[in-house]
Amino acid sequence: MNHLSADQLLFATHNPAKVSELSHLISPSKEIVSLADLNYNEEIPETGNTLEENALEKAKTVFEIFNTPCFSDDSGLFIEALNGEPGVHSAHYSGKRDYQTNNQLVLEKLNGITNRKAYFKTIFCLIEADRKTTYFEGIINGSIAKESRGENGFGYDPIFIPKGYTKTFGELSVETKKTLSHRARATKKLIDYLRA
Ligand code: ITT
Repeated sequence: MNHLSADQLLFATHNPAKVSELSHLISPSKEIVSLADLNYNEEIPETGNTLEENALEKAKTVFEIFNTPCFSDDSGLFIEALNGEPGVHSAHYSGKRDYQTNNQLVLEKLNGITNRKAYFKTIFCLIEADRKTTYFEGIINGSIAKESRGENGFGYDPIFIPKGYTKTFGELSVETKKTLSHRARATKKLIDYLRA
């Protein structure tokens, strides 16, 4: 059932931190409606081997359920010295969907390794009313800290230092992350597309 008006756009995510990071960037051109706003709590499958495959799977699942234009985000942390891990497996890297355990595993794997280079990447998948499907990418380069620092953000934020900064995303203000992040960069591309 289509519950949304033309100036609303459904964001196919269960992660409230993602919603808050980009809602203000997209408004006022669109109002973001989340799955939580629609009281939809079912898990959405993510069975792909790439961010693109997972983003498409999430957007398609939600499009089929609500029959309304929507976009999804699949993102991950890619660490050079770990051959791109955790990458597409970022959410469950340690086997558990637990941010602290996953961060600890990354720090253990990088113990004694001087190359700390990493980047966050996000892929948005937008499905429009005519089912046209478009992808938007956002990347931010940085490095992995020696230890977990800060309480802001979510996921790997306490161990990720964006390039040009000394603080982690966990220590930087939420406002700073909102302007800098991989998700902010993909959001800008989505906004330009929606405005064109
Ligand atoms: P949805 O699938 O419901 O959108 P999710 O949290 O499961 O939410 P992903 O499938 O995209 O999100 O999983 C990516 C994981 O990568 C996420 O659980 C975090 O651990 C990490 N991650 C993604 N973006 C991040 C960010 O901006 N800061 C820190 N960690 C991030």
